[in-house]
Amino acid sequence: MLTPLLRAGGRRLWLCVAALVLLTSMGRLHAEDGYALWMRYVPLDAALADAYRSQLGAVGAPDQTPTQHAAREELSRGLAGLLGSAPQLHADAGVGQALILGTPQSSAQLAPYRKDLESLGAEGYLLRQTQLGGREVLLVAAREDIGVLYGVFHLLRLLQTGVPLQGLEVRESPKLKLRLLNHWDNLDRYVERGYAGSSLWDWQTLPDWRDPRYTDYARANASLGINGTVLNNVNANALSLTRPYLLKAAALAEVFRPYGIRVYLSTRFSAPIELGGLKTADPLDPAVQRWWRDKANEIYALIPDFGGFLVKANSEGQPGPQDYGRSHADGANLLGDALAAHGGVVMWRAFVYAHDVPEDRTKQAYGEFSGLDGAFHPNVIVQVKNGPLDFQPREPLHPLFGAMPHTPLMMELQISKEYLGFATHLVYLGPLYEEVLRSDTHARGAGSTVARVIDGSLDGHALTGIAGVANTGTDRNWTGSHFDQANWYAFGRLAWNPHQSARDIAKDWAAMTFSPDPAVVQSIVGMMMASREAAVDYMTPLGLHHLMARGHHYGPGPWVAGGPRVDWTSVYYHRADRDGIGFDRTAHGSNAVAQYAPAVANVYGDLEQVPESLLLWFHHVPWDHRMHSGRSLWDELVGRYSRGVRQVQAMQDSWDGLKGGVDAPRHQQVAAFLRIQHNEAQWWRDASVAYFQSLSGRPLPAGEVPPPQPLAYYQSLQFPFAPGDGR
Ligand code: GCV
Repeated sequence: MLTPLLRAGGRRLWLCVAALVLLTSMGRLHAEDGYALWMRYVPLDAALADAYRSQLGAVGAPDQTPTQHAAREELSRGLAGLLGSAPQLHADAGVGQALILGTPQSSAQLAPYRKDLESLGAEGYLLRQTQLGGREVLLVAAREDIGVLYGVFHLLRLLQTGVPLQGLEVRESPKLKLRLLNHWDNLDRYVERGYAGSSLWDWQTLPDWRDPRYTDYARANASLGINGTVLNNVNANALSLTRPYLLKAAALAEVFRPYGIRVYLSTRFSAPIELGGLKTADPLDPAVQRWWRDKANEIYALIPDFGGFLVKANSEGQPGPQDYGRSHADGANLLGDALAAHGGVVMWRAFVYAHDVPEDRTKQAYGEFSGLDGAFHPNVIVQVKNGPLDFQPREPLHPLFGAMPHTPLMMELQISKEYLGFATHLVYLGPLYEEVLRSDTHARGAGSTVARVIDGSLDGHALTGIAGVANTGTDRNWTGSHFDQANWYAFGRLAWNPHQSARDIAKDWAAMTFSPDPAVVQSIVGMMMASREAAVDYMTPLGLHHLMARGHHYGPGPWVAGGPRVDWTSVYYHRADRDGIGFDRTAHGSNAVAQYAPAVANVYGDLEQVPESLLLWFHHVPWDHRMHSGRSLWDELVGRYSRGVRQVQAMQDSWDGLKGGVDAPRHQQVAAFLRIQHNEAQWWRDASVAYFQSLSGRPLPAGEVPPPQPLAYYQSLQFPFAPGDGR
């Protein structure tokens, strides 16, 4: 029998154990698993939090509409996390409040700002520290509720990154109208080129069950100003246009609506045949036109703010207007007309290459589209990939940018890293996006950048946009790796303003996602900014392209030859032999350079002027060609491959130095992924060097280590279950 003393001790012991269990489980609840993305809202340094607390005080924030509610909730969540206590929220703006959220309609105190806010447009906002009734106040004001929500996210970003609020004056409005994610998600939840688990959309339980994750997805997008999402794969299944699936899409649209996000659908051009029982999908057939009009009416009855259609037609086996001898414009206008009465848009993809055209694949989109300039109806926008081939680690700008002045063009970027090491390689895409946005088309003289083509300022278009192929999935951290969150983030920030700097965006992301400690930020940003060039070096240096393994594109495959299409092989693109390497796209070769404005064509077409980063994209060059370094092309090529591997090693060293500066769970996973990346970079380098050496027959430059395995070994590797392959 226990003595009373022992019993008392036992109780104490139990209490201790219980407290420990509670603390551990709380710790687990707050474990850094990446789910919170850049919206972690962890406590700020005490002095900083005190300073902000004294400036923010009570909050006036209306709560009449779902978007107003979302803005209040986000602010409350953010301030509670960052400053340690939830703010006092008042639905009516009144005396004594230090932070006022609203529009001139929702808050009488903001009425004097009506004109100013009008000038910021429907999605713009103003953050201003000012005097009101003799007191300092901070305004988060906009013409519409959605602007206020965007403003709240901006304010939270300032707090997360430690920006002083004194004298704050921020005026923002988006430079592009359509800022969209494109999900390549199939109805069975398989994600084409997805490396982060299954599709977020659980079609089986929709529309009744609305996973709270849908709301968090909307919050994340709204925090960046992304205002639309195409739910399904461009390789579309017509079923997504049937009533049961439209009801499911409508449920998602309801969840997203308060966050300013419209739903769009990828559309299968032959749907009138597959769903409507028609004999044709010919765009000039009146029955086909009626079918699409009826379908549009049905969709808008369920989703009143439906955004519109995204279409992949006559590309990679998809049906399209050319099946009936009609043009892309005929096809796009058919759908545009069906949506016009409802205010919807058609995003018609220019990613086309025909099966029967024995033409340099990079020339085909220009060939099919440039002659259609001006033929599209006003609610059609042509969606052009950043480069003329297919989301390679480096491509020149797409020649259609600047070549269709009478047609709105939007740009498509890939966030998901199909050709850049999937989710395991740390490759920050900000510099890739920035590079293409800043590329000068010279279409209307110097300064005709791609950013100015897509923001409409170059040719005076009001319908403008950008789309990113989403990298999200059911993985707890959303994107398959912690660092791939940065690519979603950078895409969103550049979609809002394509003139921003990738480095500045990386700084914000690193501070919000990992730690605001300047030393940590500096180290992480250093890794991020060097990472894209590292991947180019260890995969496809000096303008090489499409050298990945066949189909799934996992790992090196510069030897890939044969098969159904010559332009799905690597040998078609590198053209290496005993004498040299590279694809001649000058006037002596495919003459793809002629698709650019003369100022660009002259540079790309001239061996003396072409940037070395694109040398082998545009020129076939002998192995002895002298490079800027003074080395031969062969020596330089091998050197670049090895440099890429060393750069990954440098990233590993930087990351090791961050142990303790970054939470352990995420530190461990990133470290493990960097090990994978290092091994795979080495594999890329060794396999590529072994292969090209088998052609060039040249010795390795001094100091270069020979590949540890014979070429046949690298060629024998098979990966039947590599993720994301098209099917
Ligand atoms: C959705 C590339 C990808 C395909 C993708 C296609 C496209 O070819 O490998 O998976 O299909 O681009 O953009 O349509």
